[in-house]
Amino acid sequence: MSVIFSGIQPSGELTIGNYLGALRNFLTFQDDHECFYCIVNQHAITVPQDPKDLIHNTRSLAALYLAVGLDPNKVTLFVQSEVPAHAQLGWILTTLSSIGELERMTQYKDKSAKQGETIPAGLLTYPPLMAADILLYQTNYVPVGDDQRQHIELTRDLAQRFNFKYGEVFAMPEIKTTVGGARVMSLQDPTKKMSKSDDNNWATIRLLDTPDVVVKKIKKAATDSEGVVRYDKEKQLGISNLMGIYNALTGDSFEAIESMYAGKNYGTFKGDIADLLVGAMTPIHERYAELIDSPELDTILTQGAEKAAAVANVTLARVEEAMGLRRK
Ligand code: ATP
Ligand code: LTN
Repeated sequence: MSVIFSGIQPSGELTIGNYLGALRNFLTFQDDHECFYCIVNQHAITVPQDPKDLIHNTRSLAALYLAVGLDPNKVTLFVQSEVPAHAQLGWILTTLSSIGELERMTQYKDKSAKQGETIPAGLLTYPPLMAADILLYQTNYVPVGDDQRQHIELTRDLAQRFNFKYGEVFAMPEIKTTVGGARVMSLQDPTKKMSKSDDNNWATIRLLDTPDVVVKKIKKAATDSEGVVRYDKEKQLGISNLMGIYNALTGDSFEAIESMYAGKNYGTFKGDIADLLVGAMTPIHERYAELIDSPELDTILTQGAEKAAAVANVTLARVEEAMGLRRK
């Protein structure tokens, strides 16, 4: 069975972008792949985090993974910091990386530009830690958004470098981008992607937003003065983004959506999208409410970390042995 690994940072409350672009896609692998899904809290601390928010977001993300339908009997769900092999291999891969190649990462450039005078070193050394996450499990496929392609390329370079120098230890992972996955844009500025760490609350729909908040946010979403529901990424970015959400939720093509809403105003279209979203989110909310304060959630994460560590430690031992870091 091929191995799948993916991770999401507990850096804020998940948005419908994370759901439609990543989380929902994770479900499709659980029946016929060996899946490891990780809450990458050590990646989240590469920018400052409030400890109370971090622990809350970690738990909440775990509950959401399960609430959308991941089955803990089929997948291994765990928190990164509970499996020390990640940080251990992360350090080793940092020593195999060059500053030049890390400085070329666009996520580093974007995130460091937002940090002002002092740039946390962890933003630069983020990719070797991500490579460690993936390589510890002999991963074949990594389902992530296209924004992560460069990091997966670097992971492959590091794996190759190690295997060449010290002998074949790592499998070569491949990116698996979401098929038909929506890249959901900000509701206020549709030139930017919807992001869970966006400070403008109107820009994002959180997976846990209540129905009336969803309705208000969709009503306020940026549109244009054309007055026609049409897929046009030049002139009608806002409407095209809403059509993307509609398509992701129903599977209806853009042509079908255009003819359904011919002669109808934006208000009607927006009302329907809000209904669709609420319909998709309500069962998630119900399951989430059962899980969030339950001891079952802790048991799942504790067992997940044990299962993950058992696999990760085998790879780590082979790496340390090959490099001369183990006496026997
Ligand atoms: P942050 O704001 O902290 O950078 P983020 O919301 O951009 O976070 P990540 O934790 O970096 O999310 O990504 C988790 C997963 O969600 C990744 O696979 C990423 O490709 C996907 N993703 C994030 N935002 C979107 C979006 N707007 N549309 C589709 N997929 C997305
Ligand atoms: N860098 C990713 C999160 C991430 C990840 C991983 C994804 C950390 N480690 C390993 C897949 C596999 C992001 O910012 N979306």
